[in-house]
This record gives sequence, structure tokens and C-alpha cells, in this order.
Amino acid sequence: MFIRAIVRTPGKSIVNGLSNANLGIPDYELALQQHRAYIQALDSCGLEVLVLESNEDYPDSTFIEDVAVLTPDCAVITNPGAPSRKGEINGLREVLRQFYSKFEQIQAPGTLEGGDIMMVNSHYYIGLSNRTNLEGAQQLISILVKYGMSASLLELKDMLHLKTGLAYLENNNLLAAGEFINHPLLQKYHILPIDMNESYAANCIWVNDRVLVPAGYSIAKEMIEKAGYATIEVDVSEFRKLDGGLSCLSLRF
Ligand code: CIR
Repeated sequence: MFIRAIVRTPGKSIVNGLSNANLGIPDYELALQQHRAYIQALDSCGLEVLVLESNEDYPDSTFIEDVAVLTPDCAVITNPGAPSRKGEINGLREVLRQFYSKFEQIQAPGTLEGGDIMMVNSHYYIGLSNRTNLEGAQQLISILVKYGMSASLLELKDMLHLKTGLAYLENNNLLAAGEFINHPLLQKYHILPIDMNESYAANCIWVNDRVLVPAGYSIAKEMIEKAGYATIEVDVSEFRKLDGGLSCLSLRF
């Protein structure tokens, strides 16, 4: 069960966020509206949501998942691999102090972004990507092992982040897209394969037995419902324009 979430309100500078999506520039007002609906969805799943104010200095800072890995025992502050995102960690420790007493930090030359980390109970899958390097992954493994947790590595080919293509829905159910559907390391899970034409819908989030699904992906939604979950559709079209989605918009713990 998750009790809390932390989100960061998008700033006007979101129009300058990093993107490879070729879907145009996000509409700031619509992004704000969608962000409010996202908060409401988390709230309806029983989470207490801490809403941080926007930070105009960092266009991608609404994708707060990338700056920390929150485990039950410690908070790990990351070192984002994207140069323009490194400063997003400033002030985060102070915010997290009300919830955590133990802190760890990924140090350069290690880089790591939270979107590359998928938690399955006390095991963590770490995606090696353009944002998370081996040094960063090894630092995280050492930290997790120190606290009695475990981890394994997965190399990414096409995806931005590990959770661009994977979402663990608890109860052994794993939503997977593209390169992950037949990945040998993942075959012990019950794979729910995302249709080729709906690959964006792999970025869903499980929140206390409900699953938040991006609006407009009916095949994925139906498959998740057939697997036994109640779904909540949330429109995140403006965040998709920056390669971001449901998981990226919050830290859940
Ligand atoms: C970036 O490229 O860093 C942002 N535009 C999108 C980050 C998405 N975050 C995530 O998948 N965890």
C-alpha cells in the first residue's frame, strides 16, 4: 500500500522541456488542468498528496519521479543523467525530511533517474539507459543491499526509461511493452502485453489496487480490467509531448 505521493506543479517553462516525441509543444494551461486531475486521481486512491510549487528554472521538474528513489527504509536522491535536470534535486532532501531520516545519494560519475527503477516488493529492477549508467546503478545496488533489499539490471534498447515500457501492477502482474514483452528476466511474471499501437499505455501506475491508465488507450484499459483491476483514466496528453507519463509525475511511497 502507498500512503503518500509528492508531485510538483508544472511551470510555464514546461514548454522548454526535453522531448523526442515530435508531438508539439505542451499547452501550459492544459498541463496545469491535467496535473490537477492527476492529483485528484491519486487522492481518490487514498493517498495524501504533497503538492510542491513549480520551479521555473527546471522545465522538466514536474517529472519528479526521476529525482528520488523512495524505499521503505531510506530515501535515495538521484543524480539525473540529463544535464538540464541535475539541479532538480536541490531542496529535495529538505522536503523529504518530514518523511525520512535516512538519506543516500547517487554521486557523479554515477547517474540515475527514478524512471529507470521499478520496485517489485523488496526487489528493484534498474534500467541501464541514456540517463542511468552502470556506475549509478551499482551505487544504487550497494545502497539497497545495505538496507536488506536486492536489485537486478536490465539493459534498455529503445525506451527512454525502464518504466516507459514496464509497470508492475502487484499480484505478479507485469504490464510490458515492446522490448520487454519477451525479456528473459521478466518471464516469471504474468506478462500483460501492451498492444504495439498503444505502447505509451505501458506507463500506468498501480495505486492501492487501482490502476491509473492514460486516457485514450482502450485496448490496454480493457486488458487491465480483465486482469481484475479497477482503472482510472487520466489524460496526460501534454506530458506525453515531453516523453513523460503517469509514473513520472509523482513519487509514491
Ligand atoms: C525528460 O526527458 O527527462 C522529460 N522530458 C521526461 C521525463 C519522463 N520521466 C519518466 O519517464 N520517469
